[in-house]
Parts: sequence; structure tokens; C-alpha cells
Amino acid sequence: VLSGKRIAVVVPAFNEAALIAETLRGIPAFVDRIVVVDDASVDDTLAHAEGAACPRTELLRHAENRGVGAAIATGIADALRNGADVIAVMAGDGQMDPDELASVIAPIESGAADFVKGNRFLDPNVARAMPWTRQLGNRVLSFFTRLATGLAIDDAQCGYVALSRDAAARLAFDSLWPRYGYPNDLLARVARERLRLTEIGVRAVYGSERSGVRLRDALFVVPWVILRGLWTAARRPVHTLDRARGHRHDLLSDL
Ligand SMILES: Nc1nc2c(ncn2[C@@H]2O[C@H](COP(=O)(O)OP(=O)(O)OP(=O)(O)O)[C@@H](O)[C@H]2O)c(=O)[nH]1
Ligand SMILES: [Mg+2]
Repeated sequence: VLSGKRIAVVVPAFNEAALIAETLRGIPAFVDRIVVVDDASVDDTLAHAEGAACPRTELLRHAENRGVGAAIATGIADALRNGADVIAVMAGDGQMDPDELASVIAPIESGAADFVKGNRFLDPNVARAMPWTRQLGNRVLSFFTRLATGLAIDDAQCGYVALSRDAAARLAFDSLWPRYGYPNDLLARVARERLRLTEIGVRAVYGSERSGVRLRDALFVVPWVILRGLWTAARRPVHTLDRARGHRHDLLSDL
């Protein structure tokens, strides 16, 4: 607990036996609930997660592999059901620096933002830490995501995010794009819901983990999700329409 808010961290994990325990042990003590979502790993991820679990840890498992976006959606639903006020996402492969969690969630805790996005391009070491193919790909995908959503973001693909309970409820995670490309779908929804977005500098961490991202994801899948986002971002949210209708009703009854 920080400043009276209940904090949950969602950890998607697929075949992360080598890194999941270390990742879980690193999560700061102020986190109230850790929701690990094992996306039907075929290695010992679950056993290693169990080994590192403590009373605040919840272990969920998909019956079949559904993708990182779907795993995050499962974790967010659990966090909402269990009363989280602030929710953050940290990958199960140790790529999010736990020392940065407090600064990532700070704008949500204070109410200054509804959605916080990590920005690895603010890391002075990014040129050395992030493989150049990733730097190029992330820059290009971020450029098109900016165009499609109108949001001022530098690092669309960064998975280190935090959001408020209200934002999590409004973003309708149950229909989120299930695989790579989910961050771009999420940003389109953030734009549609007119949420207040803040970017925070985070470290670019590339270590011994193996990425599941394939060239076809960067070339075809993510661009397709970005394109869809044009439509998503432009749609007016239902609650705004409701408010507009309510307003018109008030005007009419004033007459
Ligand atoms: N590859 C993959 N990862 C999944 C899946 N479901 C959950 N995950 C988890 O999602 C997180 C991110 O996956 P990565 O493949 O490392 O992708 P990334 O970190 O966005 O991309 P890189 O910058 O290339 O590492 C990891 O913690 C995975 O364990 C899945 O179906 N496939
Ligand atoms: Mg990774």
C-alpha cells in the first residue's frame, strides 16, 4: 500500500522458467497483489512461480496459449475483482526494473494521470541497451501509432504501464488484441476514452531473456493493429454519448 491505495501488479509469463522467480522476488513490498498469468507455458514456469510466491501472489493459468495481450487481460480482470486501485504491468522476463515501479505508478496514485506509459527512449543508455533493430522498429511503430491515435507517445511498444481502476474498467480488456500489437490497440482505446496519458522514462533492459517477437509481427501484425486503431481511436465512447444525451435531456426539460 502506498498512500492508502491498493496496488496490483500483473505479470504475464510464457515459458519464463529461467527468469520468473527472480522477477517475482524483485517486486517491491508496497505491492499488495501480484497476479501471475501463466499463458500455458510448456516449461516449468508455473513451478518456478510457485516457488517464488508469497501470500500476496495469485497464480492463474490459461488452459491454452492465448498471447501476451490476453494474459494481461486475465490479470487485469483479477486485479479489478480484488479491489485494486492502481494496476501496473511488469513482464515475466525481468525486462522491467522494479526500482522504477514507484515512479511509474506515482501519477496514477496522485490522480495526475489515468494511464502511464514507460518510455525507454528517455534512457540515456538506450542506444547501447536496446538492439538497433528494436530501436528502429519501435521508432517506426511509435510514429504510426502517434498518427493513428493522436497521442504524444515516443515508445508505443513499451510494456511497462500503469493505470487507474477506472481506466482499467473503461478500456474493456476482455476484447483487447490478444497477441503482439496489444499495446497499440490499448493506446487506441486510451485515445477513444480520452484518458489522461503520461509517459515516464524507464530503463531499456535486454538481458538473457528470449523475445517471442518475430519479424512478421513487426512488419504485418502490429501495423495492422495500428491501422485498426484509427477506427477505434475515432469512435466516441459510449459514456460520452450517454453524458451528451443526459445533457440534451436536461436542456429539453429546461424548456
Ligand atoms: N512470446 C510470448 N510471450 C508471452 C505470451 N503470453 C505471455 N507472454 C509474456 O509477455 C511478456 C513479453 O513477451 P516478449 O516476447 O518478451 O515481448 P517483449 O518483451 O514485448 O519484446 P522484446 O522487447 O523483444 O523483449 C513476457 O513476459 C512473456 O513471458 C505468448 O503467448 N507469447
Ligand atoms: Mg521481452
